[in-house]
Amino acid sequence: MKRTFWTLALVSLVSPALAENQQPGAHFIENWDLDGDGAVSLEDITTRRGDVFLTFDADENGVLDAEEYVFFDEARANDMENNGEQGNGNGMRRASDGMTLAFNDIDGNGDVSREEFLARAGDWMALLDRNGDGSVTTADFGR
Ligand SMILES: [Ca+2]
Ligand SMILES: [Ca+2]
Ligand SMILES: [Ca+2]
Repeated sequence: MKRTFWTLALVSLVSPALAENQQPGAHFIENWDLDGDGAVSLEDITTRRGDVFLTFDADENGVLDAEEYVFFDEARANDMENNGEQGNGNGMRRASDGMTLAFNDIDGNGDVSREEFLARAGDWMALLDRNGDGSVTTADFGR
């Protein structure tokens, strides 16, 4: 189950058919909406962040250090490059910002523990949920 999330995400991007006719935020929701109801809940986000953390914690020590973050940052950059140009650039940027070392390193010691990463789920949610209805849908992306 490890290292599947971004890998899957990246594989899905390679298919050009998938990138067409997408609503703003559709790519994000596709990746984060675990129960498929079209809305990403805080629960979905917390669970998914746990998966993402495991994906990039290469040495499985429960901490994402700066070195591991290099790969994480690269994966997100690739993702943005492939999906950021469909009118959802801002939403995708906010999504990516919530994944950075700076955003998640709560105690400022230079790396991100699993606890820190999960503790930030609510703040990230607040960042993404622009209309404040408690879940992230395509309505929170775009203009
Ligand atoms: Ca690690
Ligand atoms: Ca830290
Ligand atoms: Ca919302």
